[in-house]
Amino acid sequence: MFDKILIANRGEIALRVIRAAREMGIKSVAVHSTADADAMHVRMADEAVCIGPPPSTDSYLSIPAIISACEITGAQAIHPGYGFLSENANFVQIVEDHGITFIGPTAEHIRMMGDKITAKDTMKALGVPCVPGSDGGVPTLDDAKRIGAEIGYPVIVKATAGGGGRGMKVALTAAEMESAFMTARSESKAAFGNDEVYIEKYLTTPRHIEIQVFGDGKGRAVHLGERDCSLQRRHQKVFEEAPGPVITPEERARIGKVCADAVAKINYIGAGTIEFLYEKGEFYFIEMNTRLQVEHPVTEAIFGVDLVREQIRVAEGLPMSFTQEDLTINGHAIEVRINAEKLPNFAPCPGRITQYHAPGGLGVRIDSALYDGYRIPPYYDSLIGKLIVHGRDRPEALARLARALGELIVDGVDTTIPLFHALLQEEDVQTGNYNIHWLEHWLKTHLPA
Ligand code: MV4
Repeated sequence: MFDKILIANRGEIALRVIRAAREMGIKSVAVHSTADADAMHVRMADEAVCIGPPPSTDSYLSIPAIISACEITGAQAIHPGYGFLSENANFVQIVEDHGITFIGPTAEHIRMMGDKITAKDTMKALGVPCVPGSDGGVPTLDDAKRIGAEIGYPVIVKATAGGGGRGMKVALTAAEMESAFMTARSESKAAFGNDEVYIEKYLTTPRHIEIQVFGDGKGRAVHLGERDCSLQRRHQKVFEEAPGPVITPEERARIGKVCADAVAKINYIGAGTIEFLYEKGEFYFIEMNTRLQVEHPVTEAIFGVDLVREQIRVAEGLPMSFTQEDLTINGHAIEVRINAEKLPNFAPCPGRITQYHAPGGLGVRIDSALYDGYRIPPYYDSLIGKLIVHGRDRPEALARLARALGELIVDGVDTTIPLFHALLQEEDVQTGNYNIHWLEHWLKTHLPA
């Protein structure tokens, strides 16, 4: 059993991991940049180590600094949170080479899912439904044109090394293929140092539905249903909910079992998310994320489980504390991301928090590292908190969200809070009638820049 773990992250997710560790009787080590000396994760952890100057490349992304912090403090394991080094296979390899346990998947699984063609080939072979498209990489423009004609337009050209929307170009017709292919290739080369691309049928109005999976690394795995994360802006999620408002129990059971069986088959360990586009009653695999996600609390709320506790358990070699049969959905949960950003352009808005008041009461959870007087540094992500509400059904969760947002006070910086007050007035939000384009369209018509 671990008696001390290091959290290679900051902000709300660092607190999330410290809390789980403390409940398990495990001591926590925070790491921080000089810009975060006064951060809440530093205060809340049992110990803290400064790992470098403000830029993340020199601190939260510095592998030698993090390994050294582990050795100095005697931490036996590292939890990476999300972002930063959480999906860096080389980091995992180095951690393990130092005799430290990485709380997460193996380097091999991270590498497999980081290469989007390998991920898709693997999932397809495991029986997971995928978007029709090229089998593998598309080396030349002639190949791209041939494949475009075969699968039919519109198509989307995606970077093999991409993910999260980077290095993607849509070709609505054959005439647009040359430009889409060339641009996707050069942008991929510039962003990832790899110009390999693949092609898929472009789905025009899907929802983003992701399945939470969890494996013990020994051939057992479960699913914890889906989250609908369709409300996004520039590939940044802003509002997430579970269960998905249009997914039936039969669909959930079917796609959930396909996903759980797939990750069981590859001996996946820990938390994972299998992303799908969902259109006209069909699921199409797009990517797998090999980390704990920002929006994991909505799944925790409806299933009543602690996913971080389970990550630590399986990393220790213990079994998961539940089976598929134990997992039943209770009610509905919604998360909204509170970002320090100025509307309508979502420009980052760092600065000093002059007043902070967190809402409370039944069915309300706040994951945030804010406190009165806290200075949000300008160097990192603008997420400053997550408000998660849980109700017996979706209308109750929506009413609770409106109520909790009304209690929440974050003064001193601009935030996305007013956006959520406005969204809750929308009939499409109230009924769950949205797809991946709904929010961008709404912003254009309701918050003109
Ligand atoms: C797609 C697609 C339509 N058809 N693939 C964007 C991020 C990356 N994870 C995959 N993405 C998309 N892939 C096919 N074949 C549309 C998107 C997409 C999107 C997906 C999920 C959530 C928001 C999105 C916004 C624009 C485009």
